[in-house]
Amino acid sequence: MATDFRADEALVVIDVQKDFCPGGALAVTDGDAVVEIINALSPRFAHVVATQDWHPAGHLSFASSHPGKAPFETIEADYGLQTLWSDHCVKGSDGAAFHPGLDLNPVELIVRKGFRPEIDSYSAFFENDRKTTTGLAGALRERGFRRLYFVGLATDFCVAYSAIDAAREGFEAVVLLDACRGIDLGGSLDAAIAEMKAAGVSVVNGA
Ligand code: VGL
Ligand code: ZN
Repeated sequence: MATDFRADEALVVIDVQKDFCPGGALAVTDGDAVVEIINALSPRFAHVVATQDWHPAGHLSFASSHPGKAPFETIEADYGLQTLWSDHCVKGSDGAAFHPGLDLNPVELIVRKGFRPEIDSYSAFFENDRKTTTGLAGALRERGFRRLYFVGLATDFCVAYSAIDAAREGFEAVVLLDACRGIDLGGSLDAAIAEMKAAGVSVVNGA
């Protein structure tokens, strides 16, 4: 990483929530391993922001909302193909809380996403219809950030979508792979890394 404490850089912590950690409703293998890594990284940044997956009960992305469907199957949503998940990160639930070990003190802004019943949102910037904005790009631009470092869960879904959208929005986007863990659904991890690189995202090992 470049010089520590650059005013135009921010660390973006994606979805480090209980439901994505071992024991959670949509556990990412080894997901909780990112907690200490991110806690060690945060002090090297002048600014830290975070996202929180935050769904209403009965959300479109839940397999339980579609009779006969199981997690990891897909449906045709109004906006295209949507993968179905086990019920997770229901707003206000214990599983939606940040991992209790994650140091939230450095976090200046928390963006919740996925709260519209009929649209999922992997990206921190645009929901899965690719049109509905979360407002984060504007907020980060207004703050003067130019380079964003992404860490968290899951590498191949919310981290990848966020980093690719950041690059499209004109930010320099860097993914610190060591500080991410993936779901890897049918090769989705390798595919996501290739897509990030193709979109101009720097994907690096070693924070
Ligand atoms: C995520 C699937 C569903 C993620 C969120 O944080 O990567 N994945 N909701
Ligand atoms: Zn979700």
